[in-house]
Amino acid sequence: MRPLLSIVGVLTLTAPLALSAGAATGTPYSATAPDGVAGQVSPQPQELTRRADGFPITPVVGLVRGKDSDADSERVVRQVLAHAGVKRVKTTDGTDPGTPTTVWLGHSDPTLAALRVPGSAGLPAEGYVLAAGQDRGGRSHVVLDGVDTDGTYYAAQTLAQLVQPRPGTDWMPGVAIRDWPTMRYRGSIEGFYGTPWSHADRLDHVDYLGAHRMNTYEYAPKDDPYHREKWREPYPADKLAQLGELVSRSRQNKVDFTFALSPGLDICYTSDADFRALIAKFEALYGLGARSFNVPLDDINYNVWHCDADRAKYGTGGAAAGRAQSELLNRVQREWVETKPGVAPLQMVPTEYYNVSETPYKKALREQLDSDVVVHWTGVGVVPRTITAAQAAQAKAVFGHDILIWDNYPVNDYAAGRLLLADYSGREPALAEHVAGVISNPMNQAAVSKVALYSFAELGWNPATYDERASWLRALAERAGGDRRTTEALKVFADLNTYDGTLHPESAPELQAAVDAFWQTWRGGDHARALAVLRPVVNSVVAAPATIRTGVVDPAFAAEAESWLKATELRGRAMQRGLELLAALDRNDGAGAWSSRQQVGALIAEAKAIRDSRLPHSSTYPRIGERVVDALLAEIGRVHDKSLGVVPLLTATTSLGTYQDYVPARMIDGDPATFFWSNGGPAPGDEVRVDLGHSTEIGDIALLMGKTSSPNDYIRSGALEYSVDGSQWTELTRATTAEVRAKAPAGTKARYVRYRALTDNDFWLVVREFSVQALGPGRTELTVTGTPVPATGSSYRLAVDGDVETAYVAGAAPVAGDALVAKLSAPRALAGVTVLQRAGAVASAGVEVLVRGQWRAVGRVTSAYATLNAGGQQIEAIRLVWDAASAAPQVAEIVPRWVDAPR
Ligand code: LOG
Repeated sequence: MRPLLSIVGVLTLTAPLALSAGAATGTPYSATAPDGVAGQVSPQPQELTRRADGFPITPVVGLVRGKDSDADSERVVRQVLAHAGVKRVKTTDGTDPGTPTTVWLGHSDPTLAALRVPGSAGLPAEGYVLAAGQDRGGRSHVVLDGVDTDGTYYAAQTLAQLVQPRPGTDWMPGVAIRDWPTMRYRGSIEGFYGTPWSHADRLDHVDYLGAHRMNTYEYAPKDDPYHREKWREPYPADKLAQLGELVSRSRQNKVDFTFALSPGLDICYTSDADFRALIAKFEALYGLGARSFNVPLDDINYNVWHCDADRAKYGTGGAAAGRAQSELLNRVQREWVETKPGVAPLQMVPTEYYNVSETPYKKALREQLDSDVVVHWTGVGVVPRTITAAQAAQAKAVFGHDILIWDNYPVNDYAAGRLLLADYSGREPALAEHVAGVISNPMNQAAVSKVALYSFAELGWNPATYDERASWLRALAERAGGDRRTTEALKVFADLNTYDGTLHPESAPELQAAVDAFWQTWRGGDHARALAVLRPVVNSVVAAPATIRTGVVDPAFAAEAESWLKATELRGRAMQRGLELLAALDRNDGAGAWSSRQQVGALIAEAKAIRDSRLPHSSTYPRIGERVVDALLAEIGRVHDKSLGVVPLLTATTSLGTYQDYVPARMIDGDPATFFWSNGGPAPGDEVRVDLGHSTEIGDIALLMGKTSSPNDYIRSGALEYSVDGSQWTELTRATTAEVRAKAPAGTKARYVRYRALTDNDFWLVVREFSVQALGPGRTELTVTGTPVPATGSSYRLAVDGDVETAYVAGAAPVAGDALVAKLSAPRALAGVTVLQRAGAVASAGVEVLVRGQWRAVGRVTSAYATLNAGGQQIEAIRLVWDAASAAPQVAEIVPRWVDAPR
């Protein structure tokens, strides 16, 4: 494990101390600090001084309750002592128990003086002093001196992280810590859509918050009906009982349970009954002990009123909405919050929570909303890549209230199928100067969210030393209980779960780098070395899930991540088979390569069939190494296709994003009624492209953009270009119309044709059809007919479609006389033919070619992979004459090898 030294920036060393955690056991220290890595203090204390006078923790320890102690800090200390092997705790309410080791809880000036450490007086709220060392008489002391009970509790949590397990007797390092939080609000808001957390998730979560010195948990799950949709309805008794338990558990962890109620979907702001319904709900939670409240008004349409009285009173527009909301909140603040003992300032989430622009709505809040109300803000954007100090200052100025950052990380409700396990990045520490706090909107998966929460704790407590990458590594180590192997496995897994399209635009950066290096070496010709270097990387992907399942300290982590762990194994194994495919090609083992290719396909199909149980992730398959794994396998497939001689069919691509399922393939499906639709306006350089699969002579080109119902969706000014290699382009023509037609000069050879935008376009792009006439030679069309007839859903064409992953699947086993016939569009000299059948359903057949109307045998196929010599005869057709009593055939591809084919 990394020594503590490396995580402590503000550090005065009084003695060299090996504070390494060693082989941490992962055994819980206490209910509140279940899985820390011994010796690592997180969040990093503001001031920490090492002392040389550490000591063993003796079997009998004294515990003295002082002014700022309470049951919660005492509970944590007792758990720490029990875990350290203490047999007896002699407890007093102030007198010195005379024990060899004594813990002074909640302040002890004389002992601090004996240790020559100043006390906590003058520290900010929640601050504490923790001193551990020996007095002149050789007695050992730990003083946990909080400036308040919260501070004492945090001192106890820090103590839990400091004690080092040692064989025989655990060790307390000598230390003097002065510590306090930089931000007032630190923690989380369960504010996502989709499956809310379970009661058990929440109890565990507030324990985690307390152990990491976070003080805020906001209850705002969008899909708890009683929070939003049915906000007026009281909680049923069982739900209320759970909330009560959660409020108590939060309190025990010094976490302010904040109850949020979202009435915005249908509230009538002028209605007294609605006001009372809101207060009644708050009152019920107050009765359970909640002392902090929030009224989120995000994700509503503030241009819509829900009663005529509102329309009549407020009028329309943002200023009207801001006034209506302010009046409601002011009433809650003045008539309720301020009249109830001990209630924290009211919080709200504005409808414009995602920017800092000056608007009538924000002006209304700034001028009319009670100045005590704390305003949530997500940064500039709902899920901003960065939040800067300057933006935070602007937010404070434009809203005119204390700002609490509702940070939409690692929330994954907008990213179905993705777990977000990357670092908590892009937050400028200096933003702490302008906001009251930062809280995390986490994932639907509570335990997996702890990776990010760990870093939220560090940013919130001590932003000055926040280091996103180092914090992330420690977070993973903590999930692994300090175990090195598990930490490494978590790093591999986290890499595959990085991409969120926002904070982390790169997918699986580590794997991507390994794959890039692999292709570079491969293309350089050293195939063996390329494979030898990538293989262990891929093997580590396959192995990571098993290590994680048994190695993480929190079984809930493994349970929540199971769909992703399973997908990791399957995709890892698919990559292993992919590398085996390449190795097989290298040793000219066509049958081996084909077998591997099919296994890749089967494993990926299995990975894509996985469905997690939580919404919205249950709607799709778990994403793992998104795009990176797929791109590696696709490229391996292309290498294989090339070696087989499979000519890929026409494909269409674009640099633009796709709207819904209006995919690029619709540009080339021969049907002008279907179309590709982009999800944004083309910028200069954006393009649509057709790939003919091989270089050939081209003729007529037609590009049909726009459609009747959106006639403006075309590239306003573009260049039509062609290329042989995809990098050197020649311009054919320029156009400004929705329909572009051109004819390539006779003899023009190309593989690619593209239309490239020259200017910015406000409108999206529709392409109904992009057709390029290929004038051969090069492409000979095969048309398949015969028997047995294809099964439902299959077709003859799939045996010659240039895609070995689809197959003609016969509807029945063949009978005598059945044959599959592939007719050529024009006679051509055939060097040989490869027949690929699916491994599970191999049929045997005689292979014949038609030469001037006569069928001639060229060999037999009896296995999944068969490659036959055809002797260069000029043929008109190929047929497979099935053996009766064969299995129902499934032909993935009939691949002709033409004598004159370009290699
Ligand atoms: C919602 C939030 C959701 C998040 C991410 C806020 C203030 N509200 O766009 O409930 O989890 O985005 O999808 C939101 O962020 N609205």
